[in-house]
Amino acid sequence: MDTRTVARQCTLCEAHCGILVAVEGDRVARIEGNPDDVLSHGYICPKATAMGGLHHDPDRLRTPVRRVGDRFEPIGWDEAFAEIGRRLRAIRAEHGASAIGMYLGNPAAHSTSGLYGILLRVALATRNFYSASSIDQFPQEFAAWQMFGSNVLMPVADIDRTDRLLILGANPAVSNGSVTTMPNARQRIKNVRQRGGKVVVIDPRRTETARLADEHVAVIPGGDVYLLLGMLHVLISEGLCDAVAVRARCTGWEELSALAAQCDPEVAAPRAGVDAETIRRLAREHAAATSALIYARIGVCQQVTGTLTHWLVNTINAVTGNLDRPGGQMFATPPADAAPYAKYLRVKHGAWTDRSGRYKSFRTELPVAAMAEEILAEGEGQIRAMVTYAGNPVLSTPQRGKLGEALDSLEFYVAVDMYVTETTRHADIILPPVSPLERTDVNLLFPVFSVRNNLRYDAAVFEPPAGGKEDWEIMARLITEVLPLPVRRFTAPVADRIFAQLNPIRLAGAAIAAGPYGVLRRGRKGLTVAKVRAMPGGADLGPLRPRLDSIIATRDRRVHLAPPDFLAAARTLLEHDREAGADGYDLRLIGRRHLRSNNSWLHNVPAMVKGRDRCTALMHPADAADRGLVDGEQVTVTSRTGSIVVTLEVGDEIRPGTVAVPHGWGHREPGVGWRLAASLPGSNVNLLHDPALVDPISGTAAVNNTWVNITSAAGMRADISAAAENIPLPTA
Ligand SMILES: Nc1nc2c(c(=O)[nH]1)N[C@H]1C(S)=C(S)[C@@H](COP(=O)(O)OP(=O)(O)OC[C@H]3O[C@@H](n4cnc5c(=O)[nH]c(N)nc54)[C@H](O)[C@@H]3O)O[C@H]1N2
Ligand SMILES: Nc1nc2c(c(=O)[nH]1)N[C@H]1C(S)=C(S)[C@@H](COP(=O)(O)OP(=O)(O)OC[C@H]3O[C@@H](n4cnc5c(=O)[nH]c(N)nc54)[C@H](O)[C@@H]3O)O[C@H]1N2
Ligand code: SF4
Ligand SMILES: [Mo]
Repeated sequence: MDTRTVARQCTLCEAHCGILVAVEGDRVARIEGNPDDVLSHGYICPKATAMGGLHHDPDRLRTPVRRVGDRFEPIGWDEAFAEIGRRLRAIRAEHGASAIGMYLGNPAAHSTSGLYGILLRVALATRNFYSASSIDQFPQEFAAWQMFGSNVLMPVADIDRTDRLLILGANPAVSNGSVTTMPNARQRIKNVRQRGGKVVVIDPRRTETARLADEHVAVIPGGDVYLLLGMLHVLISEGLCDAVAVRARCTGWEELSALAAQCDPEVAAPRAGVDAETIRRLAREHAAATSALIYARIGVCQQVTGTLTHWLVNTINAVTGNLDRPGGQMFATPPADAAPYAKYLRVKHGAWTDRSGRYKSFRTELPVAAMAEEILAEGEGQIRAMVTYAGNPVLSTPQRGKLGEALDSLEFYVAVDMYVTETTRHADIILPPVSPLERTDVNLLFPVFSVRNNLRYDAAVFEPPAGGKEDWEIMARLITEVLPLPVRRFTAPVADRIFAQLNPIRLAGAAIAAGPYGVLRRGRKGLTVAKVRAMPGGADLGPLRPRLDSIIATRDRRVHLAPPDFLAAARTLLEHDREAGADGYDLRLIGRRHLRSNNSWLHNVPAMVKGRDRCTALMHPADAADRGLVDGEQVTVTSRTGSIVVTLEVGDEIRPGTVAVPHGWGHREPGVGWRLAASLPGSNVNLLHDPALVDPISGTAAVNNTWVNITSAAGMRADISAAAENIPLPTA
């Protein structure tokens, strides 16, 4: 039997850990961490084995399928592409380019194919482009754009060298970091303390990360913006800022100081749910540390205050002299480096809006919160066809449960995905890429956010099956199908031939050659794909280096501490009290990620779902006692927009008044191809979140901090099914 071991990366999350895949015959026998990997050094999390599980999953689609009634039947690639081209071109000819909508999901970022997805977006020239970014990192991009001049300049936390790490709304011990790629975050956090540094976690839940820290501060959901303003007040009023750094590099100091003056710790404390003395101490300790950084992520992005919070995070890092220096917030120097060109890429906000005028475009996309309405609301400008690529927005975005119905109402819908999911089950044609273990790649995106500069090579473990296509090949064909080519019969084959030469490895090779380590700059010593491929764990390109002065993209080349819109929004916020629960909604709902779960799509791999039910509502014992609820019982969670039934989990790790339910569950819809997932379905928490609740600055869906109430589900089934749109309830 053929036995061999192939080194590549696990591409399930941003950490992209190096793995060694042992193969026996045509089966994955084992997946282990690659000790030579320059970033992960042998670490893997339990999800790595899912790379094998996905590859062998009998439910994974291996050929394109076409809808026939309520079933899918296999169809050939050429036939599929021809039909897609015909339908999409006809819809565009009749209704215009924006009648074709597109949604780009998270896994697209995990291979170079994602770039071809962007090219498809360009070829479609539609205003109705959506992605997971507007329920993810938009606030960080927005803050970076306003402060550093470009959304591509999102800073990275230099956690390997910091003396003080304050983590806000992130749980890297489980997620392994995001917009700061840090495989084995647990060890890296422990290392901060072993070096004599301090770690503080600010989170409504005493998370896996908080348990590794010196201190846990249980903020009220959404209280961070006040906490940070209170800290800023102390830093400024007590003269604890780094005046030299501020003078050398920043503008807006006076305006910022005037704002902070309005929010002393006593003002901040009740709104943040953190006492004034703690806020004072956090500020003083932050300023006293040799280096200190605040790292913030999703828990404070998906908030109505998302952009303001990330602005204040960057601001505190900057005014304490911790921007662009070791141990602070830095900018990576990746092998494919867009940063020097950031000043030429002018970002636009509000170039267009959705039809209601409520949601503005950012970059070139509209907030996902607008998607179902843009399909459903009839009239001029309505979306009539959709393309989805590597996304499951029916589960992953709040749409009042209307997205499935919306997708069904389309004239045509094509999905690029390897499963029939809650989303793709509504498609007319599904085009499946080969499995992740069948593709060869060099990921250029995550080195932009890595805690150490690096480049790694992804070798295919298995030859793609005959006729199998990678996502980029699918995208390339879709592009040729939708391009408005003059004489299609002659020009389409030429476009096909161009794409045949333009594979991800060549594209990566060109970007690397032109980058800071490439042959154009370094001659024969330069880094190439071939060289990286020969290195057992990839290329270590050294620690993060200060570089902001050469890449900053604001016109005056200074860091803007006080963008006017942010100041105005913060002032308005301070003028109002925080909303207390009303109409019987008395608990704040936040999200939660589990180690063996990855957004919506690992629930069909046996090793990822074994053990106890993970789609639970986590509640404090005092809240459970008040309501007469007990651990393990079924409860109904109700918000203003919907109801779901989940198992109650009682634990004192969560702040009283707060409940946490993970997203990505709810595999209950008929016809979904995930058979195992359907047997352990969980419920879709996004039915509880109101799509209208967004960060007003960036349009990001605010899925943390939704008001809910929780009651026992026993004997209440009829009420629930009336409230929960299109969710068949489990029959007890
Ligand atoms: N309530 C709540 N909602 C959230 C979040 C939250 O914290 N709370 N988190 C948000 C975040 S951060 C994100 S990133 C989004 C994710 O949301 P999405 O990006 O919409 O969805 P995923 O659940 O990641 O689903 C990915 C889909 O891609 C398919 N897929 C996997 N790999 C590939 C591939 O290589 N090629 C192709 N073509 N398809 C592939 C899978 O089968 C699956 O159907 O969810 C968001 N939703
Ligand atoms: N195992 C696993 N790993 C993943 C993923 C996964 O689904 N599973 N998803 C990947 C993706 S797409 C992403 S974007 C990253 C996300 O990576 P992280 O940002 O680390 O994601 P979470 O684990 O959701 O952590 C968010 C934290 O914010 C807290 N929080 C909620 N509301 C508030 C608040 O108001 N204030 C504060 N201070 N904290 C709050 C929550 O309790 C939670 O601990 O993870 C990636 N890695
Ligand atoms: S942390 Fe886990 S899921 Fe993420 S890349 Fe590493 S092994 Fe894969
Ligand atoms: Mo994400």
